[in-house]
Amino acid sequence: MSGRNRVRACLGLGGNLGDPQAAMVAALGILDTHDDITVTRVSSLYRTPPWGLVDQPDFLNAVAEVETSLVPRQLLDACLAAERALKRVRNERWGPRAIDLDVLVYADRSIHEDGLTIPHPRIAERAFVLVPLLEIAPGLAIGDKPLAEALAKLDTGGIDRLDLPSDWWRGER
Ligand code: A4P
Ligand code: MG
Repeated sequence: MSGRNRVRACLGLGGNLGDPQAAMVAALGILDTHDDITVTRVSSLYRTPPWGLVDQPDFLNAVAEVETSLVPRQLLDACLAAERALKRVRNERWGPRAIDLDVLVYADRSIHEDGLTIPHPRIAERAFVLVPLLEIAPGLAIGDKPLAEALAKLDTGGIDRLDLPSDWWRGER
């Protein structure tokens, strides 16, 4: 990675079509080989009940910490490019998808621009984000609310941590 200032960001990964674990391995591989992104930590993989549109298969979810010299918009673009490379079909909002990448947080920045909101606006409502995020970034707060406080208000029923090696995300690379 170049000598420019690097910051820490967290990405949310989810999917419930095809082989989401393989899609996440591939997405994290694409991001990690990007010159300006290093994947520094990845949570366990969790099986989670669908949130929002509930009549769809269970999801797999994880959260990754990256170090990057990209600005937030460039990091989002890199995530969207990885999604496109994995041929995600964009259809129903909150509907089934092979891979979805969200920029959850970027350093301690708060951004409200066209097509880019950071922290991701629905983190505090989503146990499928908070459970893995708490695992890799327990000290994090969203606004001034600690993650654990937000999670205490949510139902974590049905969220199961998969029993995989901690480097599951490296796949067969
Ligand atoms: N966008 C703006 N800010 C951001 C950001 N911080 N990160 C824009 C990522 N994208 C951001 O994204 C639509 C556009 O949002 C992007 O092109 C970008 O310009 P999208 O992922 O296609 O939007 P969406 O999926 O239709 O809506 P949303 O609210 O992002 O849904 P999510 O968060 O993707 O949720 N249940 C479980 N258990 N697990 C899941 O992973 N996921 C969803 C989808 C629903 N239910 C789920 C899960
Ligand atoms: Mg999304």
